[in-house]
Amino acid sequence: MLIKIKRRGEIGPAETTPRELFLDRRRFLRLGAGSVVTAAALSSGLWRPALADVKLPNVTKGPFTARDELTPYESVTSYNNFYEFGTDKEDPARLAGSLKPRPWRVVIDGEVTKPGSFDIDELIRPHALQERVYRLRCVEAWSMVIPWVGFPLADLLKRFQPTSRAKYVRFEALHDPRQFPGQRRAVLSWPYVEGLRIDEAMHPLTILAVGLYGEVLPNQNGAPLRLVVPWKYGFKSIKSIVKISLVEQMPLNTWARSAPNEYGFYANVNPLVDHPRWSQAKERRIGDFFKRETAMFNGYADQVASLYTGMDLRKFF
Ligand SMILES: Nc1nc2c(c(=O)[nH]1)N[C@H]1C(S)=C(S)[C@@H](COP(=O)(O)O)O[C@H]1N2
Ligand SMILES: [Mo]
Repeated sequence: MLIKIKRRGEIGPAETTPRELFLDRRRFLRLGAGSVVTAAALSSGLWRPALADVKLPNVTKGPFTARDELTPYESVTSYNNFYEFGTDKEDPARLAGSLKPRPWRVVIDGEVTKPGSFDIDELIRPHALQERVYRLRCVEAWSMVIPWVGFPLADLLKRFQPTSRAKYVRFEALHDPRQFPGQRRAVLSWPYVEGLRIDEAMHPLTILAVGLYGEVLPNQNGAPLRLVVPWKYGFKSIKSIVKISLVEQMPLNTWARSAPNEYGFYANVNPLVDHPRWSQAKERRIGDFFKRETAMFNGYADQVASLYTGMDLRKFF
């Protein structure tokens, strides 16, 4: 991954737009209830999310909510890593209009008693949506605090009844160069793949997100379905998932495949284990000027440290 920390003034005009004014403009631009406003359809310089202003119904407050100050919506949705759109932080918000998050199918397969292919809305329907404020820390030493809307991955996996051979979960993102301009270049091997050990996947902190700030997930944040694993570096939180496979062997995740000495399978946030090219001891919260100390497991040690007892976290980084 490229290190590119933007200073406050470089983030762009949307950053300084007050949330309410921003919403009003989006409402003004909306074509009708449930309609999709694509970035391409809009012409002024003001950035807007590709799928905008669709409020999610019946969202309740979930557990584990962080009390940190929220990162403004405009930053959460305009400073992104999503290599399927390009390697620059601005590429996803600028180009995300080409992704079509509906209709969308998700395959659940491998070591499950009830495999299948499901329409995204059917897949999500049985789950009560919760809002959870989580810190997300990128391996590039910046972080955000995001009010996600989603549900525990464990609840979904249990419905498909994993077998006793299910030791890991493998996630695959959409591979479609027509929708993802970044996939026309081989900057990474496509599709983007991530994985978790089964106990990590079943952990109550691990969620599948379908929204943020109470609204449908903007394309650039991984519509229509993404993983959020708050104690791991951001790259584990795979976006635009089309396949979830329960598997016996540890899956080869995209970043470990592209640079195994830099990115491991576990990728737990750990200030004591530096990335070979830079320190992990500190991070810059987007919007802050000064750096802050990075906490072990991104501050979730009380919840997750026991998953790794007896493991050498320098070896299993
Ligand atoms: N499919 C896919 N998922 C991805 C990425 C990506 O390039 N492709 N980037 C990851 C990285 S490095 C980070 S830090 C987070 C960023 O999530 P955000 O842009 O919603 O904050 O998404 C992760 N998920
Ligand atoms: Mo990242």
